[in-house]
Amino acid sequence: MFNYLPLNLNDGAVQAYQEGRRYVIATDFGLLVTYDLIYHVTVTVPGNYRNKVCGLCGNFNDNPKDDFQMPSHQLAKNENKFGKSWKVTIPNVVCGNGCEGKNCPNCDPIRKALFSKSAYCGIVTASNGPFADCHSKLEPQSYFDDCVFDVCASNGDGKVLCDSVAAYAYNCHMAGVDVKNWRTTSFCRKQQREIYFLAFYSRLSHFSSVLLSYFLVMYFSHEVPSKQSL
Ligand SMILES: [Ca+2]
Repeated sequence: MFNYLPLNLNDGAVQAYQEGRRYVIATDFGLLVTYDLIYHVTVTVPGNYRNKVCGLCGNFNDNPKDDFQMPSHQLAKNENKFGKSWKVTIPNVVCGNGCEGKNCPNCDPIRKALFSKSAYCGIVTASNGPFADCHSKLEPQSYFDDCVFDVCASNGDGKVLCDSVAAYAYNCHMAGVDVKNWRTTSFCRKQQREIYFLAFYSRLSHFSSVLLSYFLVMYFSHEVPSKQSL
Protein backbone atom coordinates (compact mmCIF):
# COMPACT_ATOMS: atom_id res chain seq x y z
CA MET A 1 0.00 0.00 0.00
CA PHE A 2 2.80 2.40 0.86
CA ASN A 3 3.89 2.37 -2.77
CA TYR A 4 0.57 3.91 -3.78
CA LEU A 5 0.58 6.97 -1.52
CA PRO A 6 -0.85 9.52 -1.52
CA LEU A 7 -4.27 7.90 -1.86
CA ASN A 8 -7.54 9.72 -2.23
CA LEU A 9 -10.67 7.56 -1.96
CA ASN A 10 -14.28 8.46 -2.56
CA ASP A 11 -13.67 12.10 -3.52
CA GLY A 12 -11.51 12.81 -0.49
CA ALA A 13 -13.67 10.97 2.07
CA VAL A 14 -10.55 9.02 3.00
CA GLN A 15 -7.02 10.17 2.36
CA ALA A 16 -3.78 8.36 3.09
CA TYR A 17 -0.45 10.09 2.76
CA GLN A 18 3.03 10.36 4.18
CA GLU A 19 3.94 13.33 6.36
CA GLY A 20 7.59 13.43 7.36
CA ARG A 21 8.29 10.06 8.91
CA ARG A 22 4.66 9.36 9.70
CA TYR A 23 1.93 7.78 7.63
CA VAL A 24 -1.46 9.40 7.98
CA ILE A 25 -5.03 8.29 7.31
CA ALA A 26 -7.53 11.16 7.43
CA THR A 27 -11.29 10.99 6.89
CA ASP A 28 -13.83 13.68 6.05
CA PHE A 29 -15.51 13.22 9.46
CA GLY A 30 -12.37 14.26 11.30
CA LEU A 31 -10.70 10.96 12.21
CA LEU A 32 -6.93 11.17 11.98
CA VAL A 33 -4.68 8.14 12.43
CA THR A 34 -0.91 8.40 12.25
CA TYR A 35 1.74 5.72 12.48
CA ASP A 36 5.52 5.97 12.28
CA LEU A 37 5.78 2.31 11.20
CA ILE A 38 7.82 1.57 14.28
CA TYR A 39 6.42 2.52 17.58
CA HIS A 40 4.01 5.35 17.74
CA VAL A 41 0.34 5.41 16.75
CA THR A 42 -1.98 8.34 17.32
CA VAL A 43 -5.74 8.31 16.85
CA THR A 44 -7.52 11.66 17.00
CA VAL A 45 -11.25 12.35 16.71
CA PRO A 46 -13.16 15.64 17.00
CA GLY A 47 -14.91 16.63 20.24
CA ASN A 48 -18.35 15.64 18.97
CA TYR A 49 -17.25 12.01 19.40
CA ARG A 50 -16.95 12.52 23.16
CA ASN A 51 -18.52 9.52 24.94
CA LYS A 52 -19.51 8.00 21.60
CA VAL A 53 -16.49 5.82 20.90
CA CYS A 54 -15.09 2.58 22.30
CA GLY A 55 -12.07 0.38 21.78
CA LEU A 56 -8.38 0.40 22.52
CA CYS A 57 -8.19 4.18 22.88
CA GLY A 58 -10.93 4.28 25.51
CA ASN A 59 -14.34 5.90 25.42
CA PHE A 60 -13.32 9.59 25.43
CA ASN A 61 -15.40 10.56 28.46
CA ASP A 62 -12.59 12.22 30.46
CA ASN A 63 -12.57 9.34 32.94
CA PRO A 64 -9.45 7.20 32.42
CA LYS A 65 -10.66 4.66 35.00
CA ASP A 66 -13.30 3.13 32.73
CA ASP A 67 -11.22 2.93 29.57
CA PHE A 68 -10.49 -0.79 29.77
CA GLN A 69 -13.98 -1.73 28.58
CA MET A 70 -14.21 -4.81 26.43
CA PRO A 71 -16.75 -5.19 23.60
CA SER A 72 -19.06 -6.76 26.22
CA HIS A 73 -18.89 -3.41 28.14
CA GLN A 74 -17.32 -5.22 31.10
CA LEU A 75 -14.08 -3.80 32.46
CA ALA A 76 -11.04 -5.98 31.69
CA LYS A 77 -8.90 -7.04 34.65
CA ASN A 78 -5.65 -6.10 32.94
CA GLU A 79 -4.29 -4.57 29.77
CA ASN A 80 -3.62 -7.94 28.16
CA LYS A 81 -7.21 -9.11 28.52
CA PHE A 82 -8.31 -5.71 27.27
CA GLY A 83 -6.04 -5.88 24.23
CA LYS A 84 -7.06 -9.45 23.44
CA SER A 85 -10.75 -8.60 23.62
CA TRP A 86 -10.49 -6.09 20.77
CA LYS A 87 -8.45 -8.29 18.46
CA VAL A 88 -9.90 -8.78 15.01
CA THR A 89 -9.04 -11.66 12.72
CA ILE A 90 -7.23 -10.69 9.55
CA PRO A 91 -6.51 -13.49 7.07
CA ASN A 92 -2.83 -14.44 6.88
CA VAL A 93 -1.84 -12.05 9.67
CA VAL A 94 -0.55 -13.38 12.96
CA CYS A 95 -1.11 -11.13 15.94
CA GLY A 96 0.22 -12.47 19.24
CA ASN A 97 -1.41 -11.95 22.61
CA GLY A 98 1.68 -10.53 24.31
CA CYS A 99 3.11 -12.03 27.45
CA GLU A 100 1.75 -12.54 30.93
CA GLY A 101 3.44 -13.14 34.25
CA LYS A 102 6.44 -15.45 34.07
CA ASN A 103 6.34 -15.59 30.29
CA CYS A 104 7.34 -11.92 30.00
CA PRO A 105 10.96 -11.01 29.33
CA ASN A 106 12.75 -10.36 32.57
CA CYS A 107 15.06 -7.41 33.15
CA ASP A 108 17.74 -8.20 35.69
CA PRO A 109 18.28 -5.58 38.42
CA ILE A 110 21.68 -4.47 37.14
CA ARG A 111 20.44 -3.70 33.67
CA LYS A 112 17.23 -2.22 35.04
CA ALA A 113 19.29 0.18 37.17
CA LEU A 114 21.46 1.09 34.20
CA PHE A 115 18.52 1.84 31.88
CA SER A 116 16.82 3.84 34.63
CA LYS A 117 19.65 6.36 34.68
CA SER A 118 19.22 9.75 33.06
CA ALA A 119 21.61 8.70 30.31
CA TYR A 120 18.84 6.30 29.30
CA CYS A 121 15.13 6.25 30.16
CA GLY A 122 15.68 8.34 33.30
CA ILE A 123 15.77 11.42 31.09
CA VAL A 124 11.97 11.17 30.98
CA THR A 125 11.51 11.47 34.75
CA ALA A 126 14.57 13.61 35.67
CA SER A 127 13.34 16.57 37.72
CA ASN A 128 16.00 18.81 36.19
CA GLY A 129 15.82 17.21 32.75
CA PRO A 130 14.40 18.48 29.45
CA PHE A 131 10.94 17.07 30.23
CA ALA A 132 10.57 18.57 33.72
CA ASP A 133 8.04 21.15 32.51
CA CYS A 134 5.88 18.35 31.12
CA HIS A 135 5.62 16.28 34.31
CA SER A 136 2.65 18.20 35.69
CA LYS A 137 0.77 17.88 32.39
CA LEU A 138 1.57 14.30 31.50
CA GLU A 139 2.51 11.72 34.15
CA PRO A 140 5.93 10.40 33.06
CA GLN A 141 6.04 7.19 35.13
CA SER A 142 4.28 4.89 32.66
CA TYR A 143 6.43 6.21 29.79
CA PHE A 144 9.52 5.59 31.92
CA ASP A 145 8.40 2.05 32.80
CA ASP A 146 7.63 1.23 29.16
CA CYS A 147 10.99 2.68 28.11
CA VAL A 148 12.95 0.56 30.61
CA PHE A 149 10.99 -2.55 29.63
CA ASP A 150 11.53 -2.03 25.89
CA VAL A 151 15.17 -0.99 26.12
CA CYS A 152 15.90 -3.96 28.36
CA ALA A 153 14.02 -6.36 26.08
CA SER A 154 16.03 -5.07 23.11
CA ASN A 155 19.34 -5.43 24.97
CA GLY A 156 19.93 -1.70 25.15
CA ASP A 157 19.17 -0.84 21.55
CA GLY A 158 19.75 2.91 21.09
CA LYS A 159 17.01 3.21 18.50
CA VAL A 160 14.44 1.66 20.82
CA LEU A 161 15.51 4.11 23.53
CA CYS A 162 15.27 7.14 21.26
CA ASP A 163 11.89 6.09 19.81
CA SER A 164 10.56 5.52 23.30
CA VAL A 165 11.69 8.92 24.59
CA ALA A 166 10.42 10.53 21.39
CA ALA A 167 6.93 9.15 22.15
CA TYR A 168 6.88 11.06 25.45
CA ALA A 169 8.31 14.16 23.76
CA TYR A 170 5.59 14.03 21.11
CA ASN A 171 2.77 13.62 23.62
CA CYS A 172 4.19 16.47 25.75
CA HIS A 173 4.21 18.63 22.67
CA MET A 174 0.60 17.65 21.94
CA ALA A 175 -0.28 18.52 25.55
CA GLY A 176 0.94 22.05 24.85
CA VAL A 177 4.29 21.86 26.60
CA ASP A 178 7.27 23.61 25.06
CA VAL A 179 9.68 20.66 25.26
CA LYS A 180 13.32 21.60 25.63
CA ASN A 181 15.74 20.20 23.11
CA TRP A 182 16.24 16.69 24.48
CA ARG A 183 18.37 15.44 21.62
CA THR A 184 22.01 16.39 22.14
CA THR A 185 25.31 15.36 20.64
CA SER A 186 25.51 12.60 23.24
CA PHE A 187 21.84 11.55 23.47
CA CYS A 188 19.75 10.47 20.47
CA ARG A 189 21.45 13.15 18.47
CA LYS A 190 19.36 15.02 15.96
CA GLN A 191 20.96 14.43 12.65
CA GLN A 192 21.21 17.53 10.54
CA ARG A 193 22.81 15.26 7.97
CA GLU A 194 19.67 13.11 8.12
CA ILE A 195 17.50 16.05 7.03
CA TYR A 196 19.92 16.76 4.23
CA PHE A 197 19.90 13.13 3.14
CA LEU A 198 16.13 12.85 3.17
CA ALA A 199 15.76 15.86 0.91
CA PHE A 200 18.31 14.36 -1.43
CA TYR A 201 16.91 10.84 -1.09
CA SER A 202 13.46 11.72 -2.39
CA ARG A 203 14.95 12.60 -5.78
CA LEU A 204 16.70 9.30 -6.37
CA SER A 205 15.69 6.41 -8.58
CA HIS A 206 14.54 3.22 -6.87
CA PHE A 207 17.85 1.43 -7.36
CA SER A 208 19.85 4.33 -5.98
CA SER A 209 17.44 4.54 -3.05
CA VAL A 210 17.99 0.90 -2.18
CA LEU A 211 21.73 1.37 -2.39
CA LEU A 212 21.68 4.54 -0.33
CA SER A 213 19.34 2.92 2.21
CA TYR A 214 22.01 0.39 2.94
CA PHE A 215 24.58 3.09 3.65
CA LEU A 216 22.12 5.15 5.67
CA VAL A 217 21.29 2.17 7.85
CA MET A 218 24.98 1.57 8.42
CA TYR A 219 25.54 5.26 9.10
CA PHE A 220 22.64 5.88 11.46
CA SER A 221 22.87 2.58 13.28
CA HIS A 222 25.46 4.32 15.42
CA GLU A 223 22.82 6.40 17.10
CA VAL A 224 23.92 6.85 20.68
CA PRO A 225 23.63 5.46 23.27
CA SER A 226 23.76 1.96 21.92
CA LYS A 227 24.80 -1.54 22.78
CA GLN A 228 28.40 -0.67 23.41
CA SER A 229 27.57 0.50 26.93
CA LEU A 230 26.42 -2.94 28.00
CA1 LIG B 1 -13.02 6.77 29.89
